[in-house]
Amino acid sequence: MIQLYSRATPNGRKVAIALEECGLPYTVHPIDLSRKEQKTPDFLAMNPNGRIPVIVDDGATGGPVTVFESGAILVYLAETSGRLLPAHGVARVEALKWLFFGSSQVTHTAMQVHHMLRRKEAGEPHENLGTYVDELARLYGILDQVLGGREFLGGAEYSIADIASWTWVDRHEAHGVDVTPWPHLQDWFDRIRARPATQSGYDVPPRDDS
Ligand SMILES: N[C@@H](CCC(=O)N[C@@H](CS)C(=O)NCC(=O)O)C(=O)O
Repeated sequence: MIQLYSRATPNGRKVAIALEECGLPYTVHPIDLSRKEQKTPDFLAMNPNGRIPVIVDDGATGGPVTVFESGAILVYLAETSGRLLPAHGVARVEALKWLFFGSSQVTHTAMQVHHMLRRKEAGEPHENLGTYVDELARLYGILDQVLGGREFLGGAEYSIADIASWTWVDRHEAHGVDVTPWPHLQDWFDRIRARPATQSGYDVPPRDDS
């Protein structure tokens, strides 16, 4: 059984949505970030970076396996289930390429915007906020460009590459990025939002704020 230590944030949702897509059984352990549960010694023993999400697969062959970093977890779940990542060839390379783009460029640019907006809300506007919003918009333009020629980021099949970017694109309104110039991105976003696994994984674990 997979133990999921998480919160329903964009990075946490990636893993819950992938678990639902893959049909892997899991137990959820909610982590309250406001109470710094991600910085406790027990949590740091699983992820020295002190951030969610983390999984522990206590049924893995050869003993329990602990994985942190949402992108690495997505690869682990895909390989464990044989779903959401082509096994070999160009299709696998394409999916991995866009997985890394989502896990690095999109995720970390969106996280900067998120943190700068929170500082602005707290009365400490950051001089680089506009630059990061522009950069995030540029990245969404790139996603739109690739989605103009294929149904999903990795190609014809839905994959972990899509999940890695989708949960951040989901925050575009809050981040002040207007997606109306990008019809392919909007269509892709809506199709993934409608998937049953996206809906069942979205609020895992349930939270009472936004
Ligand atoms: N690169 C990491 C980022 C993880 C991350 O930043 N998680 C956030 C929630 S979305 C977190 O745990 N924040 C709490 C903190 O920084 O203490 C990943 O992709 O897993």
